[in-house]
Amino acid sequence: MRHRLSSNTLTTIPAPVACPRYDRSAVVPGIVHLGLGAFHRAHQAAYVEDCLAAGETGWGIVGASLRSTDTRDALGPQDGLYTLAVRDGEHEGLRVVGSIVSVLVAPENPEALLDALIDPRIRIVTLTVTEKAYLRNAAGDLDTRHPDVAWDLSNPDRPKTLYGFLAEGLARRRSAGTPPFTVLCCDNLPANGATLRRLLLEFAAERDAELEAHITGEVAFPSSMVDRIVPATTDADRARVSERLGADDAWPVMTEPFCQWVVEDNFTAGRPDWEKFGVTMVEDVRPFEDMKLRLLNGSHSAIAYLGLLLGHATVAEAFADPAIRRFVGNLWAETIPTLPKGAGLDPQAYIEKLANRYANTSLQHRTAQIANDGSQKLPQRVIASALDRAGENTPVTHLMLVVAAWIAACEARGGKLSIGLFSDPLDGPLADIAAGEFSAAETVRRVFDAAGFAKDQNNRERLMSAAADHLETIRRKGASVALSELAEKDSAA
Ligand code: CS2
Repeated sequence: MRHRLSSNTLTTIPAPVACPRYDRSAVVPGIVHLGLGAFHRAHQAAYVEDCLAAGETGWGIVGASLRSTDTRDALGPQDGLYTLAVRDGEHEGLRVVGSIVSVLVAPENPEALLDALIDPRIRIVTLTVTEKAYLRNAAGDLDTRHPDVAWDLSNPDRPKTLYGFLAEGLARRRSAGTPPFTVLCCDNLPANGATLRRLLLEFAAERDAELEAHITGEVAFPSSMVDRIVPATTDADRARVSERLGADDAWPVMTEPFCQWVVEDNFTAGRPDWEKFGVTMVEDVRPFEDMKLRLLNGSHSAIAYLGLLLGHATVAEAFADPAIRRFVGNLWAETIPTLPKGAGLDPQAYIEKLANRYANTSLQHRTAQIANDGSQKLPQRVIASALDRAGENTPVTHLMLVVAAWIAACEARGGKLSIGLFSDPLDGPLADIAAGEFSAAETVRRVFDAAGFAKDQNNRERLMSAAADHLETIRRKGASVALSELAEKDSAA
């Protein structure tokens, strides 16, 4: 039987696999991370690994899962160690990462996470909890009617949500005279630091005015743009990586060579010398964030929904379909004029690189994975660009086809697509709308209302009408015809 990857077996790992060469027992925790998914382990934890390897030993990561026990169950017996597999065509480079020094499961033991949050050695709290964990209502504000938010407001000692943990951690630090940690959001939200700050203040205002004032005056919420494609790990990945390690790794992480992190330089309690390790520290993240959310994530969602409707299981497969490839090119062309000018962005170079990244066949990035939570993702990925375009009185045709494809893919679940293929926090209302068998226009209106898309915006009608036209075509003739008809119009234009 093969042994398990762990501190004790690290010396047995064969040379081509990079391993921590620093003394892990000397590492001190400096960061608490909320949302210990694969993305964090492929991205921030890899940057921190470089810091630790270079001797900045004060930045070990205490990782916390806010929901499931899976990551702790896998990494606990491995002393937090896991393999990062960087895949490119035939090549797969393996690196064992040691930056996660302990793993917690918040629902099992909220007190342990609170203890970590009040530890004076912790100076930064990072988050990758996904869009839906921010618990926003259709107006984009904190959903104070959400049962977990209500619970956290009445049970501050046993929180469930990120707000409950951050608020209680900051409150306890304040009473202990410990300076606050900096809160570094790493989720794909626009102005993610400012957004999290606003939502946490809404929460704090419900809790107590002094805490609200403390957070307002003392706590920094830098924004950041994170970028790395991280497909879900499969059993085949586990088996292959374990074989190469000569040791079982229950949860290796798959990724691509590309990696980018742009961070607003606003930390009140110190930070690693990230710029030495490839992080871009800036005053204003917004232009980078807009480019990434709109060009990468926007096209990713397009590829996901069109790919599912056309029967493609992975991004690389969907992107190799000439009809989708062409559509994505036109979607980018429609989006680029909405990006900030004079901010030193090079969108052309960015999309050329993106096209190569999407074509990486070794990644096996499932379209169904990206399809999750469309109601939470489309506002910043697609709707924002469409509103900018409509404001300039320019067409929103390709952008709105993405929204129509999302609605059509949701409708196809339980029919052409399997029912649980992907999910959305709005699945209840979406199912009710689908059951009503409304016209395309009425369906789009109801979906926009439920999701809060373009809420209170002048050009909302225009967006809805474009989406409804596409949905009508997809319903009557299928996504393939919708794409070819659009391509014909594009060539005639
Ligand atoms: C993807 C992102 O699943 C999704 O919604 O669009 O996770 C994407 O892979 C990352 O943002 C890339 O940096």
